[in-house]
Amino acid sequence: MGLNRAHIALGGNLGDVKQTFIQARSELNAVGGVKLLKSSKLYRTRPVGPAGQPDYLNAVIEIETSIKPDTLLTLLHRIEDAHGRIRAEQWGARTLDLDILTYGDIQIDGEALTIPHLMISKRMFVLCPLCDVDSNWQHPLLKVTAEQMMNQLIASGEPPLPEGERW
Ligand code: A4P
Ligand code: MG
Repeated sequence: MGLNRAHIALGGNLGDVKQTFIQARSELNAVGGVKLLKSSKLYRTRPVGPAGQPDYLNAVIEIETSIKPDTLLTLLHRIEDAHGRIRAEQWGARTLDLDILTYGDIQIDGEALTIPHLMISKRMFVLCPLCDVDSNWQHPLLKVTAEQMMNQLIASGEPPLPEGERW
């Protein structure tokens, strides 16, 4: 299906998350058919969901890939599993979560895969790093850019994230 640009969100709040992210990024880049183009900064964020979990680290990477979306998801699950991901409670604590945010201009609304990711427009911990790598990315359904979505979220009272770090 040719080469497509895609954005992958990284999240985690158990273990040495920064080290896990660095490894996951290079594991992904080492796969044939995947090339890393850009990395956002790394942000420390308050947990959304069940209370009493540690703060998260969040980031977004931009890749160029010839791997089709469902195969890419399987690959991401394999990398999550290799880093000790245990699927327990939804939105609960985890070592590594890898979500496909965007994939070219593709729209998928399936059982196992929704692209663009449903929560993009509502989550500062996704929008802020997405803006680092591609603030002009436009949502194919909503027709608004990542930057516009982030500004809407800020206007609705959501505080912006504190400055991130390079990784
Ligand atoms: N799935 C559907 N579409 C996608 C997609 N575009 N990318 C399906 C990846 N997966 C997708 O995901 C559940 C199912 O979603 C998968 O089987 C896949 O087929 P999962 O990773 O197994 O479970 P999950 O991560 O608990 O669910 P989900 O919905 O991915 O959770 P979220 O929305 O990622 O929430 N707070 C902060 N500050 N930072 C965070 O990163 N993350 C969560 C997890 C909660 N609170 C957080 C953070
Ligand atoms: Mg997930």
